[in-house]
Amino acid sequence: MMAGAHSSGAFSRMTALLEDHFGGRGKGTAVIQTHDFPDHDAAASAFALARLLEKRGIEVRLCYRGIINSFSLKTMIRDLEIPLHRVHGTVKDLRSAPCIVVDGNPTNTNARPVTDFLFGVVDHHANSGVPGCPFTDIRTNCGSCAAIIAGYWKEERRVPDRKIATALLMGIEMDTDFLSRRVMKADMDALHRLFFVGDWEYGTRVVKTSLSTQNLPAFEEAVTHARLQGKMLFSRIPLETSQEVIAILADFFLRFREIFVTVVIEDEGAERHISVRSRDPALSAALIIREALRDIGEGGGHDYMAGGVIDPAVSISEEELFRRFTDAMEKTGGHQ
Ligand SMILES: [Mn+2]
Repeated sequence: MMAGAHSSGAFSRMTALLEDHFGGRGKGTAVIQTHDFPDHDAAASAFALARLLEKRGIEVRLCYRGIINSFSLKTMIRDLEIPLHRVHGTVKDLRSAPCIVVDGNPTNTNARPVTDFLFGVVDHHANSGVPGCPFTDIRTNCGSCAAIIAGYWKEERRVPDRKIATALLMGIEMDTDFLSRRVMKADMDALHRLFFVGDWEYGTRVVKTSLSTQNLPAFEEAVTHARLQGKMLFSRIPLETSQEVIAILADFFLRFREIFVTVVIEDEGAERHISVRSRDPALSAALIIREALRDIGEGGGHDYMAGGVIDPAVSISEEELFRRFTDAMEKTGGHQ
């Protein structure tokens, strides 16, 4: 049997559907799209999927929507030469091209397709629906989307080169917080295959040193404004910082042993980001943020980690935000 040729794996299914659509092998261009405001896992997944599709003769364009203001992610993209292109609205010259969304799902509001043809979704987020498109591979039993894409390489019996392997390792590092949360068998299998192919130490250094001393005021404000309510810590930072800083703060506050849910809000600037974390299985960060931001913004993610933004047109007091999150915790945590 030829490698992969008759396999019924997900990647073979994807390429067969793509070749059907193009009317033959190597005859078209696909667009791969990360979730909006991509992170390391999304960038790694898009990159590694693109390189694998190219081996099947399919041309690929990598796109994202939103802003990358993470110094760490910018470094990864530069060093590993990941050709990610920012898009406003749709991809003008490839509007009818099949679009594959990775590490996100249009039903979870974090990835509206950038072409007119949503072809596929490869994702590991729970709490989202199955979109009506030709190909879906949604595995909530993977801690990272990178692990799913690493599985495609295995299915093809190929070993990624050093840069691709390093990117995939960084995706796993990011989403599992260095193997400390939601590590699943797929992540460990991928890690085992990629560890000595990629550069784990480079990845760790770049993913971990994501802050600058310029971020110190945000830390000061976050501590000063911390409010406690039961097992929740809520903090609204009244200055413009970054999505990454509030994510790190939300992770950090979860280290207090009395705290099970953290909410950190960047309440200044054009993009007012929110990060929510939960280490209580009965309280879903994704459900809490979705409920709390109803009609004033949007958010989504995983049960243990979620993010969102407040609509720029909305003006809302700290008191009202605090009340929304305490209410959302009560309302969504009903099955305790
Ligand atoms: Mn992910």
